[in-house]
Amino acid sequence: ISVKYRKDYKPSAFLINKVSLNFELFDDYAIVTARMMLQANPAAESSGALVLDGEELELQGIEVAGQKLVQEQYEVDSEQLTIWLNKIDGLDYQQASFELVTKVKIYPAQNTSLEGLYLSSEKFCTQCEAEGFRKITYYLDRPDVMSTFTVRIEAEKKKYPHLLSNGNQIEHGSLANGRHYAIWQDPFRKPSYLFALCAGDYDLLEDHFTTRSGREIKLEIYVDKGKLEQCHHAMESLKKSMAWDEEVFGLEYDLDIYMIVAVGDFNMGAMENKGLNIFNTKYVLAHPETATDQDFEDVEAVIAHEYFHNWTGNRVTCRDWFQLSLKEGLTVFRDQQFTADQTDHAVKRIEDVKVIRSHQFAEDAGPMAHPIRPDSYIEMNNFYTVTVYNKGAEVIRMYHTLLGTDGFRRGMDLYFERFDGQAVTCEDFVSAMEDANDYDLIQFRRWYSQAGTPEVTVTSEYDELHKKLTLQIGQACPDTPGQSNKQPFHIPLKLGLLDKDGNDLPLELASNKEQLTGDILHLTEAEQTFEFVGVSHKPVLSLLRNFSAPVRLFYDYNDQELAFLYAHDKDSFNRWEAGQRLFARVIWQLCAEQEAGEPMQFPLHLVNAVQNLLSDESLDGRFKALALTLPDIKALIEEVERVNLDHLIAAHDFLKRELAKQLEMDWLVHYQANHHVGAFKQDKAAIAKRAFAGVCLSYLVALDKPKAYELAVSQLVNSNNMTDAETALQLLMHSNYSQKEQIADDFYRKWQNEELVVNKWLSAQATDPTDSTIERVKGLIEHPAFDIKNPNKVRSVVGAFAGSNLPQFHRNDGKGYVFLAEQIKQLYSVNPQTAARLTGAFNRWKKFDDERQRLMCEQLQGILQLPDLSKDVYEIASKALG
Ligand code: DPP
Ligand code: ZN
Repeated sequence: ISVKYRKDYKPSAFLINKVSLNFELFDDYAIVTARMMLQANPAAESSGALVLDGEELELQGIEVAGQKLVQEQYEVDSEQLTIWLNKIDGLDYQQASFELVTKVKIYPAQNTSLEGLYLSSEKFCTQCEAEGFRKITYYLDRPDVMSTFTVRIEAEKKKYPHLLSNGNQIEHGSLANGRHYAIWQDPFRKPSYLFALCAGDYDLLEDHFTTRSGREIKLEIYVDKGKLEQCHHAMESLKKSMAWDEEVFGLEYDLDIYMIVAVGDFNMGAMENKGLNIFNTKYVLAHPETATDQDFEDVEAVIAHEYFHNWTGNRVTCRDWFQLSLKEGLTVFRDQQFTADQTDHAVKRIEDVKVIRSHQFAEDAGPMAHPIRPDSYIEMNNFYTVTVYNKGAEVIRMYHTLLGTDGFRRGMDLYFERFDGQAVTCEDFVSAMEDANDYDLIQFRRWYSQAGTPEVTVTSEYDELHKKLTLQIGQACPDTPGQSNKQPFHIPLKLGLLDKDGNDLPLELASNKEQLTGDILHLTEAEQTFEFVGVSHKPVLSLLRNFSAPVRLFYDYNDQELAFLYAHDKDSFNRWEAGQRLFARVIWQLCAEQEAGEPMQFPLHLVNAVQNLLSDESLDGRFKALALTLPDIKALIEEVERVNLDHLIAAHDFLKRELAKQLEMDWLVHYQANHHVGAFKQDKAAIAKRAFAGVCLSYLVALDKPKAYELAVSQLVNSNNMTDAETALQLLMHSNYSQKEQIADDFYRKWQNEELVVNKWLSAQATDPTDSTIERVKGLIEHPAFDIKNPNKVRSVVGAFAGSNLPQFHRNDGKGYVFLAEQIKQLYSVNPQTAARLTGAFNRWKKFDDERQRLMCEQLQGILQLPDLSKDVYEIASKALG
């Protein structure tokens, strides 16, 4: 097992100027012939050895400069093909380019790792990022080796009428024996990870888009037969994304055709291959009967994300995989902005921050903590993380906050001007932002090198006589594996001072005025004091508005201040945040009561706060739904050093039930006012109403009363859309409702032919917090609807159980842990990447009590003993045990 280090980067000894690939596809194997023009890299040390990456390939022949190589001229092992160029007669590889031809045999039908070339529903497809191309042919499989690709594909015509690859189709025709071929040419130089090939019999949705410079682009979406009806939303999303990127960033599409292929078996969400995106069906197919409002939003966001990669990722790509956040953090930020523009900025911001709090904070405080630009890895696939993606996007957002919309755009323009067509580093991005704005980002760069979530502590003092407010602000960042004694970050802290009516008071510093830009306070030192003058009366502090930095903020709010902010803050994000803090305080108080052996007491002051919010007519329904939802248990766990999980869950349940009881009539009235029966609509207002009604129903069901169950059953049975149906299904499945078996059976019978809906059915059961779930999930593994080779299924059952069912995964008897370990054991050789994801569910073991710690470690140790353990799983399990 070897570790790769960022500091060891060296340019490739050779470059590939162009490559032609020939794929002869058969049902049970494929022959791949690669013809490449190579040259020694003038920017690298020369070497007589040409070392190509290749895994699981059967080498059938090699030629260099027209000569067939013999055994002593090359060497093959399980990961590389080494060609001794200095042993080839008459080859002056340092002076001139030369041709290399290799021929390999591969077995796509047996490829269950879903990396490289494989079959999904009898159709060929590929996944090459990060290092899958080496499972297709011998190559310099690294992102800084960019080449133009010509791809010829041949296959049986009847079974595989569509033959697709990147770029433009330049030729196609028939062959003997019922076979045919197509040739594709991609004029843009690209690294191998952006290569794609698809071959099969699809249904095709066609459309077109006219760019602002008047070019006509063909748009095509390829899906499994019978799914055409479910593609229209994806197509609309694509057109919106294209228009948005022109409008906001001045970026136009560059090829004449843009294709999307949806496949059912896929490790990730989707892949931005040049001109030929390959998508998980989950992020293409959407119809109101089978997909929820959230699914619609997710499809639109992922379509946008992959489209935006055409510039941030493909035109300008990464020099090496340590730079992944260069394209992912940036592209996530872009898709977040896009979605906010299509929906609602506050709602989108809250959703994104929830991901940071529940997942990224946990990663940043755990054994896998890494900076957004990691320093080392064992398996790159393990670094497609919430840190690289979502914290990476937060870092990009901070440039936007510091430089403003125009400044950020200037930086982006310069970035493309300098680096179009190149493979570059995060440092290149920072310097473009810096130079375009003449802005010093020296200290800001620490966000790339230091892992861990900074903790910002604020204390305040108001001087009535001099109308002065003093803020004492400290920042510190906890140690993370391999990193201690961190340096202060440049943290933009957006803030407001509220007067007693909830209006913002003007902000003015007594001195060091450059530390405040508009409403942004610049934190740059471990300890700083800020003196605000002209503060007419004692304000309520609204800190870290819009979550202006990915930090944990500590300020000693009292209940009155939080209730006030929950009712009045003009920053919607902080309005939501105040509610979350209010709820969290109560939950921790309830935990303390249990700790002390006292009965839990519901604090009545919450009733007013919640009631006010419930009946605030000015608020959007989606915002209300978020503001009325209790904090996620996972996010709460991250607030403490160690957690008594049983108490925390009991407190959470207690609070939910008490709020349900105290406001029973309100929940019912609002449910009835917002739950819509009748013709289905999907405009903003209708979506908002469904979200709000869903939360009201969740409180009603928490009452554990027949009347409430009737409402949920009726919503499920009578719904004409999946949003209402799934909400009701989940609530019933997670309750003590006596007929839930029946409900589950009926739902399955109705939807058994819609794979994505069946996945909802699977996860609704796997996340049932009640005791019988452990047996039920074991049954689901045996159910015909389950398939361990399909990552969506694995995520729906095992991933949902281990990741989202805290009470059952963390059962006292350890059965939840045993179940997860058992699944990892089944999966690690089938699909190492997905198995490693599952293993991450053990990462936070140190948070729990001694007995749970012991039980989790026992399973991790067992995993490490598995024969031929994949390096993906090894890395996660060994780092977890530290
Ligand atoms: N396909 C993945 C994404 O778009 C990896 N690039 O994030
Ligand atoms: Zn991406």
